[in-house]
Amino acid sequence: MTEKNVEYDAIIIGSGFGGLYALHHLRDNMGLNVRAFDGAGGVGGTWWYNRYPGARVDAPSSPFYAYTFSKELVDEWDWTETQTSQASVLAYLEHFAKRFDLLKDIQFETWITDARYDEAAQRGPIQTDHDVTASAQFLICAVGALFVANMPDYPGINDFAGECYHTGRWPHEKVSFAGKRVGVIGTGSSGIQAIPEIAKEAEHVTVFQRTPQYSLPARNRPHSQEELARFRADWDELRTSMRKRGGWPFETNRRRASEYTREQRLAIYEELWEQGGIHLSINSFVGVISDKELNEEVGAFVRGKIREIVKDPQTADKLMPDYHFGTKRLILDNGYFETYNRPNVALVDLREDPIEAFTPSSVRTKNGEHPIDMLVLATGFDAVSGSMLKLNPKGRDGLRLEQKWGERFDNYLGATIAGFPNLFMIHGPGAPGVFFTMPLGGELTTAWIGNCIRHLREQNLGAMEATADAEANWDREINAIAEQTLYPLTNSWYMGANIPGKPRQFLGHLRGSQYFDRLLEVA
Ligand code: NA7
Repeated sequence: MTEKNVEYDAIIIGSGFGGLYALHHLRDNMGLNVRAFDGAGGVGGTWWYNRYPGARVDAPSSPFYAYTFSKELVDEWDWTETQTSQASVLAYLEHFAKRFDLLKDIQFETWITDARYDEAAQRGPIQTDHDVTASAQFLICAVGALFVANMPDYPGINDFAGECYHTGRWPHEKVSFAGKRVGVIGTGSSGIQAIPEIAKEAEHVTVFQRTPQYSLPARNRPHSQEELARFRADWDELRTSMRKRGGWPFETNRRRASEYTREQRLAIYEELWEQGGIHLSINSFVGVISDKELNEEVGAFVRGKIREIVKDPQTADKLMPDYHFGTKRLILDNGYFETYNRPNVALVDLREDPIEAFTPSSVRTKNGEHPIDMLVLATGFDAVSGSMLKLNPKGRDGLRLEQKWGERFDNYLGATIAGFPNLFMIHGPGAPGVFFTMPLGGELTTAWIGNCIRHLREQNLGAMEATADAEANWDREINAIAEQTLYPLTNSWYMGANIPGKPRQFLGHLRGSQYFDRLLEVA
């Protein structure tokens, strides 16, 4: 397609949950002339790319990890399992795009190579890697929190001659593990979801683990029709609860640990473990994520469970997490620890036996050589800030985002950036993002962005941007919240610690409901 200098009211980058809703809202509810671009070949964003075996939503998912605004959509879509699979999420987003007739306004397989701000025109021209240029008054960056793959740079890794896949860039064709010796690096959500599936088929799996993880049993099961009917009947109430309760509709328990004996507390952990999902983390006692002693008690309980499951004591030792429970993204698994009881699975603890180099057919660690036919990199993402920096828009006076964000991801509300007029982010650094239900978070953020745009247009104003002072205050505000918890004490991607050289800064707002109240206040 060749189109030159087409003028839009708004350009949206990305067609995942955030971008699709933004397109629907700005175009259909507000009547704007909108165009969306996506480098991928279809809608879905993260869910288009992350097709590795076992990929599922790592949260209590359906029907809450979904759009909430349309009761008709809720009524017509049947979620089949409690922990939604990648294929189901993608099918749902494809349905959403068709149902709201969004596809005609999205240009796929098109990367934005340049996004600038033209001060005189108060518009943002863009260039693409296709023969298309355009401009818009507003640029909506729905570029995803988990998009830029983190590729390890071990010596010789590029010489490895076998198949090699990153979980976040998984091929669309079926990958066969049959008869193969597979090496997996990384034990975050992606690795922990993929490893049991790979082990079922592969001849041998060697897991290279840098940090042992807390993972809770997902206890995924089919949804009953009665359950779905109940959700539908109570939808308005559930939606209100989600908004009020940090993104999920569940009543969290407000028990105080001090009012129970240790035996009673352990019995409660046991019950919540059996329930599965994230109940152990959100439903045990108040303060698990801020009180070191209580946190350690829950951590020790989970470590005890890992010891019970994993038969070989030496392997179990290597799997013992030693950071504060819940301060890295909590993982829900389907038989992860059990997988280490299989004869075809081995675990290498990189902390005592680090990788030294790759050869064309093996991984060489300090203590030995591991021949492999296939390498799976479950090594995560340059999360949250990475996708904005990949876009690297230019603001006032040509200021590049990578200059502005060299040392800190300064912004206001996780949604706007001083020096970048009329640019909005959905789930930017400091927004609740992954700490809230992302689809609902996207709806609420987009509503706010839409109101900003409406206000500007009604007042006949050309542009808006945050002030540097507002950014500094905002930075203090989100950090003050994080500092009340144990999160900053752990090396996690929440802190930017997984990427060498990345500024260390807490990347999310931990109190989503309060954040969305704050957006209303700011408006
Ligand atoms: P994560 O959670 O960032 O996990 C990546 C894993 O890869 C983690 O175990 C890392 O160890 C490990 N890693 C990263 N780089 C290396 C190198 N160089 N060597 C060895 N091991 C490495 O990414 P996921 O894709 O699993 O999940 C991302 C999010 O997607 C998840 O939180 C959900 O929200 C959905 P580390 O722990 O950093 O020591």
